[in-house]
Amino acid sequence: MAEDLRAWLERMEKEGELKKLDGVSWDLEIGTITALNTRRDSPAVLFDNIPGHPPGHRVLTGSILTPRRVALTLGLPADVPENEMIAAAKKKVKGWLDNLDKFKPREVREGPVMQNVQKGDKINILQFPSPKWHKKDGGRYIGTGHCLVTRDPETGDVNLGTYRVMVQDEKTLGFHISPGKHGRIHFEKYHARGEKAPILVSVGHHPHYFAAGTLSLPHGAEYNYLGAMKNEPSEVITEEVTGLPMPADSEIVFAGFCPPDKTRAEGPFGEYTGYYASGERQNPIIEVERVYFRNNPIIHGAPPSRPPYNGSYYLTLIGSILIELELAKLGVPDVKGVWTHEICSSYFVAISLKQRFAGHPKQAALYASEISARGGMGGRYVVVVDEDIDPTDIKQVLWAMCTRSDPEKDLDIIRRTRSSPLDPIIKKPAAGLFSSRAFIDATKPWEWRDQFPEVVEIDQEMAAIVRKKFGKELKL
Ligand SMILES: Cc1cc2nc3c(=O)[nH]c(=O)nc-3n(C[C@H](O)[C@H](O)[C@H](O)COP(=O)(O)O)c2cc1C
Ligand SMILES: [Mn+2]
Repeated sequence: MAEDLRAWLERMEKEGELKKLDGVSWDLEIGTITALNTRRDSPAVLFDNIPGHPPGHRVLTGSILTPRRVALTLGLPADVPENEMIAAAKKKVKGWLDNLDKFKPREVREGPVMQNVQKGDKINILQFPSPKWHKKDGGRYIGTGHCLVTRDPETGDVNLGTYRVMVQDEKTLGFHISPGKHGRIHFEKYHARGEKAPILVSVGHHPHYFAAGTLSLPHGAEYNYLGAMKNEPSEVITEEVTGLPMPADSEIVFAGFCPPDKTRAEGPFGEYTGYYASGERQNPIIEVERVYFRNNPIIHGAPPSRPPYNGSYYLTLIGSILIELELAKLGVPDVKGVWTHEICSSYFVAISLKQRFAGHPKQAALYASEISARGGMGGRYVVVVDEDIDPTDIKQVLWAMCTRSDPEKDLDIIRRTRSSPLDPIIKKPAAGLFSSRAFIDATKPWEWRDQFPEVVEIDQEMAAIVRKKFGKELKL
């Protein structure tokens, strides 16, 4: 049996990576602690005995916040140096994507999620300690580190996507999905036929589910990707009212339908850009018909906010690898690394490459900009640097930008490209969600790259000598 959330928590506790807190209120207290607890060495926190809720109904935050817990979750040693973690993760992700076909989810009849099944009058979403995370949020958000399971009514493909979920009332959830995302395409197809769309919402599970739900993966690939990550197919139970595959080891799952003709006010919500940019709007709802949960269920909370936030490092790591793998597939040669800085999510992309031909940096920038915009507003600034620059080091990237690019020649702007309702720079309401992109070619100019001024490097032999002599005193 693959590791579930409970086994993951035990492992983290043994590693000294988990703190338990009692008596913290769902009303801004959990959210504020979560927002303050975002250092690179912050523990994950499991909140219990939340006032107004039964003891044992818990909320976890900070699960994959830090490089240490990301490494442990990926099955690497906690202390692995960052460059080794990136290299190891690249190999793993490539292996997972190459083997998706081998990990079709496996149907089972039983699982921990079936310990409690509620229907009809018994359904009360308010029994769970959904936090109000940020001060100006329009309500309590039960879905932040969760995923929605939907099906494409034409192809049958099943998608897992993390799209925020607000509690509307005892039996109703509200949600927001930006245009073009898989879950939205699915419910819009049902609605176009005049039908209600079946939806599952899993709000507690192993952090892998959150990872699969937030990454831009090929359409319908998430369940297989999850299986590949665990090296064993995901176990799913065919949910009774929706017929959708439900994760057997989930902590809490809501099953219901999204009607074509009803919306409710949803938002504002503290979003991953660090703003309440999409405000309050009419958004679709889910009328819940079944609730499934484990005894003493745990909500996996991962509220976005002004970065860094839970998952922002993990998503940068894997998101950057996905871009690099795709560039290779598209035939862009000699890319040494891609990094979409944690603070700017996918709207700042740095690419390091060894120039092979005239126009090579621009080719990489064009492709990477659009690949990273799959989540809506990505690839706003793409900076291409030479192979001697480490793209994960923002200081090196800035240095290259300021010394190897000339704005007049090396800055390109592409106008009226895709964006999203969450884009703070678009004034709403807007007739079209457009923004623009800027590419900065910070590689040495192709025509005279061999005559470009030499970089002042430390002589490594001399460095070894002075370290030996004076290294201790100066920590050289
Ligand atoms: C913490 C967090 C919250 C997110 N919330 C939303 C959201 O509310 N709506 C949305 O459309 N995308 C949201 N996203 C982005 C999607 O999860 C992401 O684009 C994912 O690739 C969508 O899955 P899909 O490619 O299967 O459509 C969020 C991402 C993170 C990390
Ligand atoms: Mn998808």
